[in-house]
Amino acid sequence: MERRLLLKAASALALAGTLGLAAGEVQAQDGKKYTIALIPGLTTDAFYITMRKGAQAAADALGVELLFQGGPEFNPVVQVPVLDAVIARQPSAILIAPTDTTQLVQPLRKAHDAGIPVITVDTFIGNGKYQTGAGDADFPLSYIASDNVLGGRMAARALATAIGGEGKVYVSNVKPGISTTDQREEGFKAEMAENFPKVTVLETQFNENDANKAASQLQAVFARNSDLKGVFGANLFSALGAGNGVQQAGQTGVIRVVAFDAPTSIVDNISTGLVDVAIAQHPAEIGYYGVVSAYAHLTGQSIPVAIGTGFTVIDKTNVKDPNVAKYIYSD
Ligand code: T6T
Repeated sequence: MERRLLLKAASALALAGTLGLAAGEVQAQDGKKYTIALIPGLTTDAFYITMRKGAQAAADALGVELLFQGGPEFNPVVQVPVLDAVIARQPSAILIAPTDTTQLVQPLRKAHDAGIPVITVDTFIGNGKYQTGAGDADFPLSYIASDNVLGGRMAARALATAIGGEGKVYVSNVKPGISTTDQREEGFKAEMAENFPKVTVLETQFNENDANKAASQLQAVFARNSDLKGVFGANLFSALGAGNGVQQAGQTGVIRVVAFDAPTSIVDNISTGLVDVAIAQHPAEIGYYGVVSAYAHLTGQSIPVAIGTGFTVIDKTNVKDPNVAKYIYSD
């Protein structure tokens, strides 16, 4: 270890000792120890990796411990046991991206009943309207996320423009029951129906978050529709796979691609002309405000019932702009 780093580590240990803390323990300003758990949709997705970074930045600033625990797949059957294990550790609060609007309601209620405050990030349960006193899924304190209906509308406008306002397109999507991707599809279809009457939206293809499946589906839709003009990939894996499918079919620049999410792999494809537009969410902000909101609640402040984070639209006009680089997801 470099001398500078050694000194830093030694002074951190000394400080922890003075505060009566074991090495690695952190303490908030009120002298208490808080552990805030963040349960992502899945751990290996660049979107949630970036969210974790934002959450960690807030945790470091506030002196709280962040526990990041998730499963290898975006699937309620995988996520519920992870949630149960987190509840058993009795964290001070839980931030979670629920992988299904209905299947996570009862499992999360267990946390709520155990007195653990719940905030959902990225996705919601029920109808996403919390603290209303109505329904059985309004108990989370806050929902912190992108406006996914708006994002779907933005994607529709971008794709309609790319194809000259007419022709066949379809949505490559994950599976029904996920609030975010359901809302993106809803916004996309509404925008096309209201403002682009010459665009035909073909049947949605569901890929179960598998980019290879999304690529095969692109080729199958193209085989049935040789005049296919465009595809909207409604999340990272859908977009990545749809783009790969277009490339494998030799249709780069002919079948136009609009991507939701902005990992390096997708942004790099803007320069090659494979992808027209990537709509970057701001996952680091979601993580940051998630931790700040949990901390505010734990220390007696009231918190907003919903916090909306924005988008950055990346295309060939700004893909090289250093101000845009900070919105590209971390791998
Ligand atoms: O698009 C994000 C997230 O917003 C969505 O809920 C699930 O998919 C992603 O994680 C991207 O893979």
